[in-house]
Amino acid sequence: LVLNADADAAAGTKWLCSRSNVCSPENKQLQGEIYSVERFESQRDCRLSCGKYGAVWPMPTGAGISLSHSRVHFDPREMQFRVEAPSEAATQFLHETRGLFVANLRRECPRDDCAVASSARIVVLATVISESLVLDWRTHENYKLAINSALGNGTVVDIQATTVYGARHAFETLSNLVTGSVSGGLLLVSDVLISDRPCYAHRGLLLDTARHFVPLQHVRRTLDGMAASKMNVLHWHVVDAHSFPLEITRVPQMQRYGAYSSAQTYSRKQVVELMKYARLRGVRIIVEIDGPAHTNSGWQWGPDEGLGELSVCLQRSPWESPCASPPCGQLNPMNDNVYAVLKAIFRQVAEMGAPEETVHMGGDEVQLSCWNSSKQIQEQMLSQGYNLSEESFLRLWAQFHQRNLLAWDEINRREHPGLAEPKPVILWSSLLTNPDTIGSYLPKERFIIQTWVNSHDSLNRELLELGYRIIVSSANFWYLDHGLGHAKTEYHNWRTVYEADMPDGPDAQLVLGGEVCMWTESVDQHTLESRIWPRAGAAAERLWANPVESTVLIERRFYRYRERLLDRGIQAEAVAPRYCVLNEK
Ligand code: CP6
Repeated sequence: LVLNADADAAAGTKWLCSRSNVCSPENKQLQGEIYSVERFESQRDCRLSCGKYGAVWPMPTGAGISLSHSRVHFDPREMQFRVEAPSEAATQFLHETRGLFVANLRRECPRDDCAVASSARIVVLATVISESLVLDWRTHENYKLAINSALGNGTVVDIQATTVYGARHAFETLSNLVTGSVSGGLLLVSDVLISDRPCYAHRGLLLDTARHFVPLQHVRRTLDGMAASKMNVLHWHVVDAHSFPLEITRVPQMQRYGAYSSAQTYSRKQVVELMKYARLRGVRIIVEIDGPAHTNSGWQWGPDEGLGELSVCLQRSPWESPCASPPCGQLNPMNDNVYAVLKAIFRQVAEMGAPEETVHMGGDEVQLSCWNSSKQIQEQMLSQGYNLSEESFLRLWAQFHQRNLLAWDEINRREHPGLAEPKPVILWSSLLTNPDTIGSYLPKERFIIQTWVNSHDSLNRELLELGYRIIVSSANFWYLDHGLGHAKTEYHNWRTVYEADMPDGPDAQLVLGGEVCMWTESVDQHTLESRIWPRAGAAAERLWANPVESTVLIERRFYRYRERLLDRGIQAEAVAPRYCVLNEK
């Protein structure tokens, strides 16, 4: 028996539970059999009710997915592996991927009992074509996964991928085809054909560690969740006006003045280790050094050390007029020392990351009135031939980013001489990225725009028409701490996140992907995981598969995805009332 799309159709076209995550009356009338929930073989086993995708989350995109109903019973400690790759580094990567895979499987054994009376013989062959470990927007993440148990010699799992990153995704999919067994050990779908690749190259999660410091252990767990969801970019909003926890070895004042405490810091060495941890899980870390706005903590020492005001409007009260949010502060674009400090910071970002990695330079929520409220900035501008018009301030702001881009290029030419071309940097959408004027400020070859307007806003389409690459973080769908329309007391549920529309049209290939955003004004390490998961996983499927077809049976599959997160130690919140799952036919 092979599950196919007909099984989806036969199951009806209704959502099991309503959009508000409360069972709707019509669902209560569903005459579903209320079966007793046995933790490992009915509740967690999707083979009858998850449709053609089984329990695979995010859903594979290839046309030819087929899953058998039959399973093989095995002990994960008995699985055998052969990996093949054209370089030492790629081979090593695959060995480590295998280690993570087996560790994850063992966590799924019921009551920690992985023993099986006679374990099926399972051999996993993983073959990678490319020796490259480059992870950027051009990396091929495709893979093929075939499981064959009809050969008479046990079960053969064949994984083929272009890169190690595709291979690691295949191992994630393989783990999705496994469930626990009541009699101990695990069950694996016996015969499978999947070919899969992501729709979008940028499948991100923004994590703000400035409003609240997030201990590394929790950042690592966030990366674990991303790996489980085939997300591939952690956008690390590491600093902001509230705190500057990042150690900058050439400018120790940043952390000394900026961290909440000496314990609430990320050392340079820790960041390098974290980046390694991430890449082994298929995730790049893009560090954001936000500016000119959102800067205060860490930037206060200029006057005391003879460098002048680095950030202005620091003490202002009320803050509403010169700043978007308290605490106030905006880098002084007329002070050359600001650029020297930023260059030291960017140099460290370049040194910590992979050669191909880029940086996010912020650029959000600049208030021209802040600069215009400083007598000193006004005087310097006038003496350098600016007037004090809005256009003039915009030009000054654009030059701030252009100057930082030049510094970034110079650093990278020196640090990574092997690079063929300069790397684009990312900026938030803002007044400066207004479609009418962006062309005269920010060249499209060098600046990628991350938009955070509502998804129906015309900005995405207009930037695409102008030829800009964009990353979308629709505030009305993908801000994980935000409410739904009028019901602001409730944040977006997973369906809201899932249903985000990606921009479409003739220039859609310029959409690199998207990010869900975890701003942490009201979240810290204690509530972080349940605020992110499993909803970020809904975005992960939107970005991996961008599903357009029937959304039937997503809920059951998502429910199972959430349970896997729990098995991996991630405190993901509940999806829907238990009733809804029990009553599904
Ligand atoms: N912090 C920074 C924020 C926000 C932004 N940048 C933000 C603004 C508006 C909303 C949510 C978040 N908290 N540095 C804007 C990208 Cl609604």
